[in-house]
Amino acid sequence: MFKKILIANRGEIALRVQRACREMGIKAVMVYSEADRDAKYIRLADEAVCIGPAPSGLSYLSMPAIISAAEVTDAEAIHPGYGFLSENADFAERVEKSGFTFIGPTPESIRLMGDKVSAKQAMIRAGVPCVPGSEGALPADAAVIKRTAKAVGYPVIIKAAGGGGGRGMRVVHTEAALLHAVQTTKAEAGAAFGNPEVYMEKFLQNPRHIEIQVMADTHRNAVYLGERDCSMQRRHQKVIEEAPAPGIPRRLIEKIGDRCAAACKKIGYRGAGTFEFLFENGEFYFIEMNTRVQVEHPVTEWITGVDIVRTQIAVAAGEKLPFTQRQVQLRGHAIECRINAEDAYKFTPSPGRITAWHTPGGPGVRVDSHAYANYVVPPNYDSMIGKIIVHGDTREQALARMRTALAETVIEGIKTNIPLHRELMVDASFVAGGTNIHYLEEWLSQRER
Ligand code: MV4
Repeated sequence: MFKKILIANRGEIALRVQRACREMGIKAVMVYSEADRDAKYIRLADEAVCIGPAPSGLSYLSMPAIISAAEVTDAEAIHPGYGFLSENADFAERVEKSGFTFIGPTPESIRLMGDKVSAKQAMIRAGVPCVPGSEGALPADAAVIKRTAKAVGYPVIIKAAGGGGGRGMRVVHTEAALLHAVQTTKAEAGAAFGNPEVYMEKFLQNPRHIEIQVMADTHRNAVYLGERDCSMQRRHQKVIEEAPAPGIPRRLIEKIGDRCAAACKKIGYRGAGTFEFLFENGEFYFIEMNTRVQVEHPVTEWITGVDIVRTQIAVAAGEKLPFTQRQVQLRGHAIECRINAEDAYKFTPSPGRITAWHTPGGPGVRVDSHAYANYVVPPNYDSMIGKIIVHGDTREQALARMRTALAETVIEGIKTNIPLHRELMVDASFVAGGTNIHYLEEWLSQRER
């Protein structure tokens, strides 16, 4: 096992990985920008290295700064967390070329999934069902583009190969609008991602966002750890996640989960990963794969009993997965509310000093956060300051525990989205379960105030 790991991230996930290291007897080297200098998890670290000024481009996204920090501290491996450099294939490659272990998949796997066209082609070959659409990137030939759209059936969606997570997409309803939409998306994609390639899919009107968590080792073992329902989103930012997905028959999950695990084996995937699907009319359609640990990993940890971060570290060190597919048994229901430093109604960021901080507790309640009373939320990064996760034997019990947890929570000095969560936990449609990807934005547009 590693003796020392560098954690190339900040905030709650940096603390989450630090805790896994502590538990495993591994020394954790934290890196920080000038904006995070005074954070408690930095003060409490075994070692900490300042990697630059507040803007992430000069610190958490600086490959030379992070690799130098690993060199001077003699770390053996680098955990990238989520966001920042976590899905940057060039970073993974430079980490390995510099003699460190990248705690994640190979640069080749990251590159394969980073290009949404090659990701989809790999999944089709591996037997994972995808949204019907163009076979690979769209050609320049206008007649072929029109014929493809006709065959797929309107509405279609044009997506950038270099996009993902909602960036670089355009819905097209008629042939009259098609070629202009393709040209515009191509131009935007070229400017934004350095890759003008686009592809076409049937546009699914009211799907749910269901994702499958996978975990693979370097000994040809791969398992899936059930699913998460992440349909409660606003502007492609998840707000609430839960597991299992309400109302989806287990046999459907088992079928798609087995396909995902088989695909991992086929492509030689290692570490943690997430297959994103749209789920509509009882069918799963693959859209993208994320090659990192995700914000919402705790809901899966709670229903499976698997420590995902610990397992990431173990398989990166060459260990075999400590469980088989048959040993992965789901228990109960888990819900996560992301706590953001933002206005609960206008969604404007609300950085600044937290003057009062009281977190909930009791049976079935977990809080993952690096914040505390007197912590100053810097204005430079994502507004998420933590997550409240609850577990119950049933979804009803989990909902009741989340309502109690949110009622106990006191955060003063900054605005947060806690009032939003309190409302959603008693909303009839959310409580019923199975809301689609548009539900939250529609609910917000009709909300009073
Ligand atoms: C789609 C889609 C409908 N049909 N693809 C948005 C984020 C990116 N991961 C893929 N996205 C979508 N792809 C087809 N063929 C609708 C969306 C989408 C969405 C997906 C998941 C969660 C929230 C969403 C909100 C708007 C659109």
